[in-house]
Amino acid sequence: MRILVTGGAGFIGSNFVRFVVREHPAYQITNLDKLTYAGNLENLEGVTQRFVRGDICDAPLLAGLLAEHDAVVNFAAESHVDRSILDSAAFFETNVRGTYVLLEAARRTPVSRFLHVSTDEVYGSMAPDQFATEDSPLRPSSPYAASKAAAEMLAMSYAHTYRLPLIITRASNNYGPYQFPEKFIPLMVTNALEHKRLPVYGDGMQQRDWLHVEDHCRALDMVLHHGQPGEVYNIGCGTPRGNLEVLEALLKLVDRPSSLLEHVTDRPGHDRRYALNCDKLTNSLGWQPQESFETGLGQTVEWYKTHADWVGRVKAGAYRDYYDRHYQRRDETLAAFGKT
Ligand code: NAD
Ligand code: TDX
Repeated sequence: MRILVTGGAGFIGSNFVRFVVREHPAYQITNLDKLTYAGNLENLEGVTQRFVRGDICDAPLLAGLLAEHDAVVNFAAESHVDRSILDSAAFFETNVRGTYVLLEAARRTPVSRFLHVSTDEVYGSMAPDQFATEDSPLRPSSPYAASKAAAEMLAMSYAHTYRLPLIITRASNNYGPYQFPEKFIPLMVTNALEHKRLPVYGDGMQQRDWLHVEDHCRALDMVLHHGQPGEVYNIGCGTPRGNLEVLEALLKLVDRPSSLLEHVTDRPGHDRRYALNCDKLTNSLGWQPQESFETGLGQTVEWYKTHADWVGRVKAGAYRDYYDRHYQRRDETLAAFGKT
């Protein structure tokens, strides 16, 4: 199979490229990535693939690339909710228009699979004890989630209208190696290792259904090969955990005091709970998560400990400005956007 992976220099994309190179050594992979602040070729050190620096909004580039591939796996996106609250322009450009350009290119070429990687955030916040199935209504809350839901709508319209062999996956919160330290787990792990404060939004009782990135990649690989075109598959563990509960486990692993926790002004429009029902994936394709959260978190902490150089480079420069604006001057920044 010749697979065009978009966004393969980001967190999940790079783990997926590694996974495919390991599991399907005969496959050819082209990794198309714009290398935004979140894309990093260091994430792919030692992995053989063809890399093309480019934008999924570039129609001529995509027309050429699509003609050379059997399958597309679309990871490319702006992926951080907090950034989408401060400025959502790039989210709609890449997540919506970029997906549209990709779909247009794909419908004109004989690709046999188009796997569009989406998120559980499209369902919005779940009530206590409620778990979203693939048929649950889409109620995105943040600009990021709205852009992902819009992309899904477009994608499904192409499956329906042009019979594009397209599948959508909706995964829950991922964690694991190479995750950019703006996201909850790597931000907290790296801060704790540096004895810095851990900024808890609001009361910290929000829940997320943590999925190890390797389990996500295995699910994507199964769906790519055996999923039904036109279908949607949830991917998650079905065991939502509170943010404070996760932080307690993390503080134990890194041997740091709970006095590092600092409750800060909540994220505007913060979704309280994400929770997925993944029976469809389990029953139809036999997927189940293999990594327990306890061991997965321990391994992730070890990875960040042993990759201090990677962390140092990623946390330099523009990251410092982001951190300063978003955390050191949090109230001022949110107020400037009329969000408090
Ligand atoms: P990420 O931010 O780490 O990586 C995104 C990658 O896309 C980067 O390498 C970036 O350079 C690239 N990119 C951005 N705009 C591009 C463009 N216009 N053209 C080409 N490349 C571009 O994101 P991630 O966490 O790895 O997420 C990957 C995908 O999975 C996204 O679609 C995201 O919505 C989805 N997802 C993420 C999670 C999660 O917990 N991280 C959960 C569910 C779904
Ligand atoms: O500093 C923080 N403090 C904090 O309390 C950060 C960065 C987050 N949080 C909270 C907010 C959420 O309740 O932690 C939880 C997780 O936050 P994020 O890592 O920003 O993830 P989330 O908003 O849940 O979205 C993630 O999951 C779905 C990914 O970023 C998306 O790309 C994915 O689609």
